[in-house]
Amino acid sequence: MKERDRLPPGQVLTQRFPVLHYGSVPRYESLDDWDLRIFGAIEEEVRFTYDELTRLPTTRIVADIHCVTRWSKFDTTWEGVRFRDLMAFVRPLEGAEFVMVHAEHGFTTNLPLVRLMADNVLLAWKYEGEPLTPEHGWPLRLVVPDLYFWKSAKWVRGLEFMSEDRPGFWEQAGYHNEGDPWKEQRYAG
Ligand SMILES: Nc1nc2c(c(=O)[nH]1)N[C@H]1C(S)=C(S)[C@@H](COP(=O)(O)O)O[C@H]1N2
Ligand SMILES: [Mo]
Repeated sequence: MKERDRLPPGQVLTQRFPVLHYGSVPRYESLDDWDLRIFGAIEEEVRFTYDELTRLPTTRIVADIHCVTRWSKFDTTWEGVRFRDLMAFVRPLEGAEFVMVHAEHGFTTNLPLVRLMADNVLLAWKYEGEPLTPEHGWPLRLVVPDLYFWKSAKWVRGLEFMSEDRPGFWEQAGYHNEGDPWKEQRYAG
């Protein structure tokens, strides 16, 4: 594919890997107390320790990523567990079609469950074959390449199933609820 056909409207290609987030970078002395909680509109709450999570079958994806502040990066490689594969352990209630992703320090972002079920959506702990750095989301981040990268929460700790959609952190601040870079859904209204 030609470079310009891979670049969504209004985006600029970068070779760097910018670090972008609100607030400070969480530091962990150990992951003994770390867990991933899956809760909300599901039959039974599920909890994974870091060991349990990283022992699940892993998937590697190569994807282009697009930040709403207009940088895009091609061919980034991520490794982790597919969101869809995690769903083997979760029984959502009928009509629970939305998920709020909860990260450290109260960061949240909301996504429709169907988006998260895509083949290329990972809960990742490796980037370019190496463990994530703290800045880029160690020990666990979401990667949703098909949406603006603010949906790809770093330092994920919880997945809350919801029967009704609710705006997350940037979505409340005026970012678009869906955030499809090909439709240039940057801001609401
Ligand atoms: N927890 C958390 N995750 C976050 C953010 C944040 O502020 N907090 N910012 C998002 C935004 S706007 C972008 S562009 C990407 C940046 O990821 P990177 O720093 O690994 O490039 O993280 C996303 N995930
Ligand atoms: Mo971003």
